[in-house]
Amino acid sequence: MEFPEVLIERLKKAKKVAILTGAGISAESGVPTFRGKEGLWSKFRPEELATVEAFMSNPKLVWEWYLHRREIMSKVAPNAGHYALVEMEKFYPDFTLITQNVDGLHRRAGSQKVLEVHGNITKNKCFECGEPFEGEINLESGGMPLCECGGRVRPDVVWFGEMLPERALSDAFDASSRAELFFSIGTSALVHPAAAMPLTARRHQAYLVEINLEPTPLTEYADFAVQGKAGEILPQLVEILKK
Ligand code: BJW
Ligand code: ZN
Repeated sequence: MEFPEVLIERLKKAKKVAILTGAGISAESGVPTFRGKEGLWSKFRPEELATVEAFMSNPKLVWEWYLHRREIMSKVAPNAGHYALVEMEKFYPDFTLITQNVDGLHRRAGSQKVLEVHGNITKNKCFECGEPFEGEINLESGGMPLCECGGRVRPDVVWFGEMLPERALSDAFDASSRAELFFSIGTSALVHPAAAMPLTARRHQAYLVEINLEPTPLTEYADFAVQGKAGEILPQLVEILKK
């Protein structure tokens, strides 16, 4: 892969780097993306399942989707893309990895500074009072899980129409604003406010790189857009850093 000289120079000289990842970086680990065409659940759009309305009208369907995904995520491992970002972190004094993924694979790979702006699928909380729920979830034997307050238990993730965790969100925008180099990796760049982060970086003069299998609404704003697999491109960038 040929990278532009400007990118190589930024890669080597930058002190402040921010990364935004989406489902595409975990695809090579075997985690299905949201807007892909394969799989049992692909007939549902995330806008039909990942919402408060869906949970209120059909909590069983929403729970089944999450339990199915939890099962997949418990069996997968980080891939070369996740590990390359662990390596990259070591080269920069100011490095922030912002992820929309709830699979926890960046932390499992060893990334230190990770902002999970859409939550984490392994955790549960009460739909009413927001308290964490530590118990088992078993729809067959236990029915719909309930909190001590009587409220329904839900996965601790961010659904459409909900606010993102305040601290993670403001840290993510701060990191985007000060970055000299920003990577948008494996995200369709459709879901806000995360989709605004690369553009915020760009507005503050960051060099913006996109890594994705296909073009996205962000592509035309990128200084450099690579069409390819994150797990193949990212290790090549790490090689450049090591030279
Ligand atoms: C590869 C690859 C490989 C594959 N290598 N690449 C401003 C404008 C317009 C709308 C809004 C706006 N502000 C807010 C909204 C509303 C809404 C929104 O954005 N709607 C849009 C769809 C239009 N946003 C919200 O509601 C957000 N909340 C909010 O803004 O609060 C303020 C507010 C409150 C009340 C009212 C109004 C505003 C919350 C959004 C929460 C999103 N939640 C989900 C579910 C999380 C939990 C879970 O996992 O179940 O987050 S939805 C789903 O989409 C998930 C993802 O994180 C997110 C993004 O998807 P992602 O990661 O990009 O995946 P894909 O599948 O779309 O793309 C994968 C990409 O990878 C593809 O491009 C492939 O090509 C690529 N790829 N293999 C490289 N190997
Ligand atoms: Zn409760």
